[in-house]
Amino acid sequence: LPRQAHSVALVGAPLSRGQRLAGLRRCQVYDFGDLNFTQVPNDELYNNLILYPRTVGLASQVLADAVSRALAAGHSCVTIGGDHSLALGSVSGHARQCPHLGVVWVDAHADINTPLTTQSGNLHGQPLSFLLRELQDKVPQLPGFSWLKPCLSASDIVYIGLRDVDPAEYYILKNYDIQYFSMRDIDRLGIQKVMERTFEQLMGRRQRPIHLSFDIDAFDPSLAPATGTPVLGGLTYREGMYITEEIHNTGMLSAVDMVEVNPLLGASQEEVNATASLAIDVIATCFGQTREGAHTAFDELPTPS
Ligand code: Z70
Ligand code: MN
Ligand code: MN
Ligand code: MN
Repeated sequence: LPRQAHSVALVGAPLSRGQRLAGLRRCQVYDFGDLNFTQVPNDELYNNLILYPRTVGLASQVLADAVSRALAAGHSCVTIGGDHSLALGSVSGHARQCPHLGVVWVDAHADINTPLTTQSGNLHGQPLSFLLRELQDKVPQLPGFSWLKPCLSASDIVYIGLRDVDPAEYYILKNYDIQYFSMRDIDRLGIQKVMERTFEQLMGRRQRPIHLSFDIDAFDPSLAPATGTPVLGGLTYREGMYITEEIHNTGMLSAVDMVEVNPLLGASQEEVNATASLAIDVIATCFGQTREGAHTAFDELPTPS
């Protein structure tokens, strides 16, 4: 059974065409390993609305191959975005190696509009509609997307942090019985119960590899200002760390996306740095950094002579 490996592959995925603002790149972790995404020439709007379908489709296909290869080599895989449309690729590539994966989607947004319900035309608001088997009769074939096969069922997804859900997205969550914990649910239940119920949903019957898709805008904008769609009333730092500590503690984390960190959107260098180091804490905690310090080895207290 694939599970959290003891090595981590980092894939830089500087995809920014799933939304309309320039500047989404990976956060500063390594200066190598970015995939080479190309802008497809003459990438016309689909349906007079949807931006860059061929560019996003091709980049996601390239990313799917990279994630699949990293996992096949025995690593856990961290994809550093980039906007959230890249989950089309990372989840697809993960599912190629782990067909029974479960997804924890931490986000202010549900990102499950179909190409026919989107109001923005941005593909980063739509990736889950392409990935969900139950929705396929509602999703048209987009240019650049013919490689993509839906690999998730509605019961394979749990959302945490929702607070800006479009009407059609709410309809989908309710009608397809998708488990979600909105910010209101976190207020009511507390983050501990939310995580218990998350794992009950995903792993109640059997252990399975976890894909954590973490949109930095899940955090409150006071903590993560450098992002394209900040929404008031988000996760606290402590809630974010608790989520990732618990995911680490399952021992089943297999792939992580860190998306929507946009250095061009901070009002100052301090805001950019704060957002980036928050993203780094999320990733580090996923792989065992603890607030209690137990991740650093210390064997013996010095004795006075
Ligand atoms: C809206 C849409 C979205 C992120 C914005 C917003 C989606 N529901 N996702 N920012 N990360 O455009 O479909
Ligand atoms: Mn998102
Ligand atoms: Mn979001
Ligand atoms: Mn470990």
